Amino acid sequence: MASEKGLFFQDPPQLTNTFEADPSLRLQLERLFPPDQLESILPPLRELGELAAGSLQALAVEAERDEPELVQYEAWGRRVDKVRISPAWREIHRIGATQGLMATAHEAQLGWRSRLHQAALIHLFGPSSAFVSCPYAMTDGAIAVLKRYADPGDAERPLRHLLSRDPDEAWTSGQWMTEKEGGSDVRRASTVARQEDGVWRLYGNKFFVSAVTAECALTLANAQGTPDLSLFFVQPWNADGTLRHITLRRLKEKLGTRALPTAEIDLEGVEARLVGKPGDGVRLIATVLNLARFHNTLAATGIMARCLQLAKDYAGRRVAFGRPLIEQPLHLETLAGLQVEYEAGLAIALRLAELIGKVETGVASPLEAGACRLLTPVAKLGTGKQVVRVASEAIEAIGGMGYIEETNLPRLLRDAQVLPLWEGTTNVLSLDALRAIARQDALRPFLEDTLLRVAQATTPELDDAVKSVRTAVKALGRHAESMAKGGRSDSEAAARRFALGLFNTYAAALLTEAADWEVKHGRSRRLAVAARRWIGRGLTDLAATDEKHRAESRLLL
Ligand code: UCC
Repeated sequence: MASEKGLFFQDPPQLTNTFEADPSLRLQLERLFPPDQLESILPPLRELGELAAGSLQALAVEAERDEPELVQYEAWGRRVDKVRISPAWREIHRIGATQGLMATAHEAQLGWRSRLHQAALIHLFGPSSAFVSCPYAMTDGAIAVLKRYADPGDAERPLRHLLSRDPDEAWTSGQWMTEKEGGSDVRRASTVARQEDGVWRLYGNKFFVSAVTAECALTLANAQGTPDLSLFFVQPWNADGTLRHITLRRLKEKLGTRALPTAEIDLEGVEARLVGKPGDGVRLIATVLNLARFHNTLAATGIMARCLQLAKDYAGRRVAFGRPLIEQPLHLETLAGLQVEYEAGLAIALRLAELIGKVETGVASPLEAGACRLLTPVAKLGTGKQVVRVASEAIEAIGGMGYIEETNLPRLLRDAQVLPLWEGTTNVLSLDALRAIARQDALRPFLEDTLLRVAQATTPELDDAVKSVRTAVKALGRHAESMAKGGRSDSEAAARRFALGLFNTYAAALLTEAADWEVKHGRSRRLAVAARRWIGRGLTDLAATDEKHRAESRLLL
């Protein structure tokens, strides 16, 4: 508490090294990495934690203040469609490249755990990145697609740039998927690809280009003579900052992510390279979607961590009714509830990173591969809901000042709100979970993996948690069987609650597993408490959603 000439000034919430301030992340990494690997990743994580609390955060604030601007015409009337970007936003890209946000995962120096290492980096980078984390999410997917499916000759140069740690060389990639007709229903896309003089050229409108300034992009189009969408690689920009056969209609006025130049563009014959087989576009872009959903999950855990850091710090500084907030029973209760939420989301995000790493490096068992397919939408949808709750509560925990821009909490809430909708809304992802169950038989491995997480837990204090997880797994299995027997509408109507049940139960299993490790390694009982409280909220809510139920829903509306 500072005072000047007898006046009272409240100490604001302080941001300190965001890695050091996050014992939950540190503990999970200690559990998941062998000691020698842990030693090698701690210095870069500390460094990024320091940047995220200092110069990177300052750049993010500056990038938000100096929003992107569309310069459509030059002084003499020529249409130029240039995007003026804040130097701060560019500098954040440079830091991202230097920190190896993409290279870490793909160089795989730590084998499959490189994805885990990358996950920790992205988690720390995100909330201080003014959503440069968004182009990185798409870049990660583009790298995976180019490596797997593109002609090696076409892929060599872009991959070199996309994976570069040199800020003068590094690129990011966009993913232009959404059209006016096809937002969630991507197949309705009407962009066409024509072969002209031996090259593919694209014509159409892309309605939501999340980060238009990216140096390259993957996009879908209807190729002549092919019934289904095909995937194409585009380099939209000329060296002078003008677009190649593309008109930029407008930059979008968004609720949040305001430093991120999201655009609507018309493709007017831009040259493109076909990726993979014609007509295979939706299947191939699923790789981008899945990795972007993984990044979305990390964006959510990153924002939750930041909100908690600020709210906890403030609770120690702010005195009301004679005591610091943290000593007030109800405030303590509220923050502890948010911490439980975060522990659950973080455990899920890191497990997803493990599974993706194993699948990518070819060491995943069939069970792990199946669990990974279903966990991807489940992790994204669950954390997407959590982060909005946590960001909103963090503002409330600080009160009126939390609602003031200078605390940065309003930005975190605005940005959080994109996470339940970007790359698939909660409902679309719940339906994707059903798709993974029906087409890839992903429920059995997912539930088996849930049981495996708690199989070694022998700490007596965790007995009830283990029982609760097993009971929930049975309930989810039974519900899936009844869904399979019922009509499609019944299972679709129940899909969100079912997917959230999978999220809650898997998180409970992971918290129990980590709590057992924590106790056995003589640390503390923090995660045992977190597991008990998480489970205490209830893991599943699987009420029937038959025709009678839907008739009642219609009546309500
Ligand atoms: O537009 C957006 C909002 C912009 C807001 C911007 C704000 C600023 C940015 C902030 C930055 C953070 S976001 C985009 C929203 N749209 C989506 O996310 C698309 C959602 N739709 C889906 O996910 C759909 O499920 C589709 C498009 C992937 C597929 O739907 P379909 O047409 O029903 O296709 P199918 O037949 O179900 O799937 C085709 C194939 C199948 O493989 P095969 O043929 O071998 O059986 C599927 O199994 O693709 C496979 N597949 C997948 N495989 C489909 N999804 C997946 C998957 N997730 N993983 C693996």
